[in-house]
Amino acid sequence: MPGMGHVAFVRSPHAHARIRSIDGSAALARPGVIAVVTGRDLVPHCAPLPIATSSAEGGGDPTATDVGRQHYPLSVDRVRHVGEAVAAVIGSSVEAAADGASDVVVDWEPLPAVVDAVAAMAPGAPQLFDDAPKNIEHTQAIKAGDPDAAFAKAHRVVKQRMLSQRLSGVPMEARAVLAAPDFASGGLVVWSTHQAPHVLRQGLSQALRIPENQIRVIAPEVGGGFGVKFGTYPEDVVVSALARLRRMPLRWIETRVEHMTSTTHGRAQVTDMEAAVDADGRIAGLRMNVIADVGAYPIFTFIPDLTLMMGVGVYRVENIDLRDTCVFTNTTSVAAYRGAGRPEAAYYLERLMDCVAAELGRPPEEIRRKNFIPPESFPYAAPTGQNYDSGEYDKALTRALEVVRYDALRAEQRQRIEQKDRRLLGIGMSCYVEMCGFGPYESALVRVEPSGTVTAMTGTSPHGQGHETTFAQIIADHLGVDFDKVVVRHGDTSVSAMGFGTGGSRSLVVGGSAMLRAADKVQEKARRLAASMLEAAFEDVELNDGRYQVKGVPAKSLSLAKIAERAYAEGLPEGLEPGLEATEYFRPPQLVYPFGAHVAVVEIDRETGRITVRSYVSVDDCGTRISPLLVDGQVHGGIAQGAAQAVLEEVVYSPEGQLITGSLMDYALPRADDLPSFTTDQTVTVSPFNPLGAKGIGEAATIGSTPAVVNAVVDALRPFGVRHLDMPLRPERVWRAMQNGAPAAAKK
Ligand code: MCN
Repeated sequence: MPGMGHVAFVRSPHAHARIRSIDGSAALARPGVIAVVTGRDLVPHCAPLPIATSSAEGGGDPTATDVGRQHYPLSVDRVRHVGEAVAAVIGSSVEAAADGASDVVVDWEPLPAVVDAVAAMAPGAPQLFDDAPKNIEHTQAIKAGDPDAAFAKAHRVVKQRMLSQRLSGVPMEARAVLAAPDFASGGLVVWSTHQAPHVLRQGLSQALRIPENQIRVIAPEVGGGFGVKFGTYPEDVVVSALARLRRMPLRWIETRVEHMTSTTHGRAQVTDMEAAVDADGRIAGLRMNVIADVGAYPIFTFIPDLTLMMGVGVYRVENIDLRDTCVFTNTTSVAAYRGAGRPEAAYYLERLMDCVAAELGRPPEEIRRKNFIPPESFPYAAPTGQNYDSGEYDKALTRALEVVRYDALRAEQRQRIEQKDRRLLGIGMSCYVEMCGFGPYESALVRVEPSGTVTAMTGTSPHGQGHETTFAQIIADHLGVDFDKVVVRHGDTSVSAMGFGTGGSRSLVVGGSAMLRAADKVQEKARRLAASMLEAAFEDVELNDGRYQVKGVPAKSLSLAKIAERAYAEGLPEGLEPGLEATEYFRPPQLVYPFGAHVAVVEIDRETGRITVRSYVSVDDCGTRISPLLVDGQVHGGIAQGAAQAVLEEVVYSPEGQLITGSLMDYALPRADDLPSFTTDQTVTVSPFNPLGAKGIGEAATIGSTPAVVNAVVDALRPFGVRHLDMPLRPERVWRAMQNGAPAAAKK
């Protein structure tokens, strides 16, 4: 923008430290540096960050704040993780701002840090907040039936501790924000890479104490999000506050290193699982104890609670004792990342099912089938409090095993072991169910213009999911207009009605249902207009093959364009309002529960421990599919992301809290040659709880794939006595497991 300045942040090099003083004089002496602003300078101009305790990801109230543990967008007095921003430098160029930031001298008083959640709870551990003894942020428990009795009676108790390691979001493009004074409203226009523009507007309004109608947030192009572009980030608030104070447009674009240290991370749980198993392989009781590292600040810390809510997965287990403990550590905050709480649950359960099968010496598919919630039980009131809408779990597993040619693979596996082949074969399966389609509601506006073109506006905010396509399809079907004549607009708070953005695989189920209702309302009005134009009764006009016609009289019909022309013309009959548009909100009566079965086939090189995913079959059930190609795309991306957690990705901190994986040279993202071509298949079990019969698909394959790949690797290593390995399954870890556990028969 003309006259735009650039912002760079001064960030903490310490995991835990007090700020004694900040000296910006050297920076200010540098040509091109316009201002140096510290946390203290900003205090009079903004409230502490609104810390949302829930959001569209969790279905709660996104405006709820936890006033106990606030922090300012530029930290004052103390920092709690490496990368925390303490000052901002405004420069006339990106370079001047960056150089200026490096000139700012902060007098730090380093404090002892703790980076491990278990260690953080131990006596004597450094404390992050005075009101959080033992660094515990919150605990949660779900108990049903009589788990203690089930464990006392069990034929066998199968236990396993597992890790769902910390991950970084790493969207294709990092975060960015540009804020400019809006001289029309006296407020601000803020362009931000955000998954939920209205939610950001609310956050900025609270933080800057500006009325909502003076903030316009625009976020049509996001560059990918994967859940990490949701909350109100410090940088959004600082850049907006400074643009207002300095009365100039200001921009900040996150570097990749900043992304790794300052954008929220995901997962970061360690969990003990225990199953009370009878002689037949039926699971009578389940215990789950999750310790969740929430990092330095409480952002969406309800996510580990979602892990408990999905704690029984696709299985009928009546007696459960599920707990979580959320713990602060001196690390980047952990919040939403694709799947958010549900992949963790599916991973623990599906690994545990394989452990049960191994201990009982039974095939993993048999143990799963014995425990599935049967199709006739739906809607199923799970002991976790979830009301599963519909499901046919065995059907998905049977289909996946058929498509992958399971029996032939098992024969090949045996043969390779007998022949002491250098490449071991592993086959892993996973069956998942997830909760999605979070409310509270979503908005949609459908407007037919006088020429018959259609503009739709949604409160969802796609950033790679393709709502522009799906929603246009829904409108084309329900209005009788060509797909090409529909434009779907989103990502601008001044354009669309209140919305909750895109996350938690909610957009089609909630936003698409709102769109369908708005289209139906417009269709009804179009039929009313057509009735008056064709001199027929309203009840006799139907939409047939794209034309509004009198029933049984195809010659008496009108196109939507003709009707629209009339809707905006003078002289409408009494009782008909001009215009042809409708705004609708859809409030989902409850969540939906997509499910599926995935099978991964891996080869492991005995000499190096290197894993190759040879083939992959997914059978995902998201109810009615509106755009099969987009669904496939979501499944492909999901499998890639879930498989990458299994074998590649991990955020690593040193014991002092320094980020070891601070760039893409250290953080192992999957590349094309790490993945096979996926075979995607489906079953279709509609949901009764929305007019489309749809369930979400945006996260499903991320949930199904991680356990499938890990199960496949452990399956291949079974001859070496391996029962479990923690992710990521790096070649070294796999190689060591073979060296340590190899029984003579399995050695070359
Ligand atoms: N769809 C369909 N039929 C169904 C279900 C979905 O045609 N039965 C279509 C939808 O219309 C939409 C897409 O599939 O075009 C995904 O829809 P949905 O399951 O409603 O999920 P959302 O659109 O709400 O996407 C959110 C989900 C999440 S939570 C993350 S994280 C994520 C993901 O989507 N981040 C992504 N997929 C991503 N894809 C890309 N490219 N980039 C990201 O950052």
